[in-house]
Amino acid sequence: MAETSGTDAAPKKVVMVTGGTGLVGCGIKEFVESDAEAKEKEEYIFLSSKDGDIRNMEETKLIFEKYKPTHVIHLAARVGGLFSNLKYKVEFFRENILINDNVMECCRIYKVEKLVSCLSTCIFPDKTTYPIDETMVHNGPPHVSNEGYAYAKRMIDVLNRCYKEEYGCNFTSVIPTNIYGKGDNFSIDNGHVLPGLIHKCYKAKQAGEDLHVWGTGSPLRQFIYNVDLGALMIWTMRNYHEVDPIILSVGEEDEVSIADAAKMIASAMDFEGNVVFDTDKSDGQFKKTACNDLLKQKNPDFKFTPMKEGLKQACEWFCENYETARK
Ligand code: NAP
Ligand code: GFB
Repeated sequence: MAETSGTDAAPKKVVMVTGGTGLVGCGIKEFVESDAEAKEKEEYIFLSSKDGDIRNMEETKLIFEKYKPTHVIHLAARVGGLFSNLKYKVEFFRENILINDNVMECCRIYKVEKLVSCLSTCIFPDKTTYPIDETMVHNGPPHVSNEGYAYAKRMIDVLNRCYKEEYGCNFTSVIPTNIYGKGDNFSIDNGHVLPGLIHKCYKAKQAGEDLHVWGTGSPLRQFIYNVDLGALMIWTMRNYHEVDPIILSVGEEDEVSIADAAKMIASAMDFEGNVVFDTDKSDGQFKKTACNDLLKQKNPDFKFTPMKEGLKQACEWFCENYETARK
C-alpha cells in the first residue's frame, strides 16, 4: 500500500521506473534525491533486470503485483549505439516489442494512472526536412542502421493512442536525443559514441596511444545530460497531459559534430595524444536535428547543463568508477 504524505494524508504516488538502473534511471535517481516534491509526495522504485525479465509477461505481472505502481516511467529496453544496432536488428526489434507490449498491457490491467515511455530521435524518418518535430514520427522509414529498434519504438506511440481510445488509459511518451552521463554503458563495442570515446580515451591515455574516433567525425548530434533528462521526465509525468509525444532535447543551436565531441572528451580527460578518424567505419545517420519548441513553450525556465560541464562529470565518474562501471 502507498504511504501517506504530509498532513493532508493524500497517498503518495508510487512511481515505478523500469530500467531504473541504467543511464536514464541514474539521471532520474539523482534528480529525485534532491527534489522536495519527490520527497514529500512520491515514492520511487528503480527496477533492474534482476527484479524480473520484462520480456516475459508472467514476470512482468509479478512485478506489478508486488509494487502496485500508480505511475510508471518505462525506460527498460534493448539499448545500444550505432554498431550494436547495425549488428542485432532482429533482437532490437523483438526484445523491445515484447518489453513494451508487456509493460503497456500491465499498466492497463493494473490500472496505472499514468505511463511515460521513452522513444528516441533516431526513430524519426531519415529522409526529412529539419528540424524534426513531434508530428513527424511516422512520416517515412527510419535510417536503415537502426530500423529494428526504430520500428519497435514507433509502436509505443501507436499503442499510446489505441489504449487511450479503447480503454481511456493515460499513456504518453518522450523523445530524447542522444543521452550521456554518469552510470552510462561504457562498452566500446556496443555502447553509444560518448561513453565509447570516454572509455577509448582512458585506455589510449594509459597506453600512450592515439584516440580512434570511428567514421569521419562529421555527423551531427544533440546530446542531453542524463540528470537534465531525469528532471524533464519527472516534469513530464507531473505536468504534461497529452497522449502525443514531446521532444526532450537541447536546442538546435547546441548540435555538435562527432569530431567536436571527441575533442571535448580529450580535453576533459587531459588527453594530449593524437585524435585520429577511422573513416572505414560507418558514420550512421548524418543528423537528426530535433526542435524543442514544444518543450520551451511548456517549460520555459528549464536550464540545460552545458555539454562541457556534463562531459566533465561523466569523465570523472568513469575514471573514479572504472572497476565497476558497465563496460
Ligand atoms: P541502459 O543504460 O542500457 O539501461 C537499460 C535498463 O533496462 C537497465 O536498467 C536494464 O537492466 C534494463 N533492462 C534491459 N532489458 C531488460 C529486461 N529484459 N527486463 C528488465 N529490465 C531490462 O539504457 P538507457 O540509455 O538508460 O535507456 C533508457 C531509455 O532511453 C530506453 O528506452 C532507450 O531506448 C531510451 N533512449 C536512450 C538513449 C541513449 O542515448 N542512451 C537515447 C534515446 C532514448 P540491467 O541493468 O539489469 O540489465
Ligand atoms: O551514439 P551512437 O553510436 O549512435 O553514435 P547514433 C554514432 C556516431 O558516432 C557515428 C560515431 O557517426 C559513429 O561513426 N562514432 C565515433 C562512434 N566513434 C564512435 C565510438 O567509439 N562508438 C560509437 N558508438 N560511435 C543511435 C541509434 O544512433 O542513437 C540507437 O543507433 C540509439 O538506436 C541512439 O537510439 C540514441 O546517434 O548514430
